[in-house]
Amino acid sequence: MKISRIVLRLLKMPFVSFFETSFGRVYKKEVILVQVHDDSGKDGWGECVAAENPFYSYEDVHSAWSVLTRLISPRILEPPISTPEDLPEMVSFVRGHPMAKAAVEMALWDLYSKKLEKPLWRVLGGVYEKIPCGVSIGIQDHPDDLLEKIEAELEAGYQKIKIKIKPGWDVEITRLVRQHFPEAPLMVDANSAYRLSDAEHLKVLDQFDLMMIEQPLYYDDIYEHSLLQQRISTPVCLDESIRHHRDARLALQLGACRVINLKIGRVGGLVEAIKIHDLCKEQEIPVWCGGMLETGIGRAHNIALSTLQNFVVPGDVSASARYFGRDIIQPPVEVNPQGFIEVPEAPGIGYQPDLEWIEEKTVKRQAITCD
Ligand code: OSB
Ligand code: MG
Repeated sequence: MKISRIVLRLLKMPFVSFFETSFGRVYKKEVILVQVHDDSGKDGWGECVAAENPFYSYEDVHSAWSVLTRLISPRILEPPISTPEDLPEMVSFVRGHPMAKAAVEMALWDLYSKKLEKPLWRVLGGVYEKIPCGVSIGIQDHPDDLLEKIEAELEAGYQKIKIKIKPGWDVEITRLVRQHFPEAPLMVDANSAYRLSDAEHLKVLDQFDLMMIEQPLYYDDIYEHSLLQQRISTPVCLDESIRHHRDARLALQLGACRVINLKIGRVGGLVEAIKIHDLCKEQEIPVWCGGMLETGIGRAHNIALSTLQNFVVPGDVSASARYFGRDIIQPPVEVNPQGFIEVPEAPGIGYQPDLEWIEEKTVKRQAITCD
């Protein structure tokens, strides 16, 4: 492949309802899309999952735009690229900024598999033709709102319910949810809202038969999670702390978690995500695909990744309609009544970007070309 032109777009899209975590509430999606064009006239799409503000991680749309326009895009215009697997090495001169790098790598994977006339998931080595889905439900204004949402999602067929927790919205809310839904596959995500000194408090959650507790402690910690895991019986799942396969290796060696949430953006791309997947598979540690409130482009990449063999827990990959009145791909992502997404067979990501709608939602645009 020879990349002749890269188009970066910043879009703003309102969410159908707000999403609140322990680090705050968002009402809209600000997102950078990467479109790569090659000299044969084909294109590929990627999504940068960096948010409006650096609250989940240090990257945000502003840092990502800067790194993408000044450094990463110019770098991939020059040489021929034989496979997207070359990308991590090509952009390693930039330290960090995994979400910016991942967006470009995703776009190359889409283009590459379109050129092979194969669906991306098969190019990645995926084995599942449908993937089990769960939902992530944010902190609500009132407990009744949460119960109502959970009921609707279970009714729709979703196979895992994840609720966000924070101090003051944790033990009692989980107890209430468990009382109403005694059989539901349930887990909680704290987004780093606790400290090791809260271990006794978190231990109270052990009685609710949770599938796991996600990222309870510091966003960059592995060691203290290993101490916490020794003190509670609920499996710890790491999200924020796992930045690359070396973190995953350390976490598994220390026993800091019993399951890993994999996000393409957080680990810098599909190549690194697959490395972590393979490492976990070897050690019989299950993984599942996390979400970053993606538009259809990022969602399609998550679906492709989720077809790899060791994705054995339902992910946070759910229907477009839970987020947007109108998504930017055609068809939108849909979940069947059994709670599965049927993986598309069309080449590349398998969903068509809706260019007209994308242009309408674009608030900033920059094209980068060879000269
Ligand atoms: O911690 O998994 C998280 C959304 C934004 C940032 C971090 C997280 C999340 C979610 C939502 O849980 C998952 C989704 O529905 O996309
Ligand atoms: Mg999380």
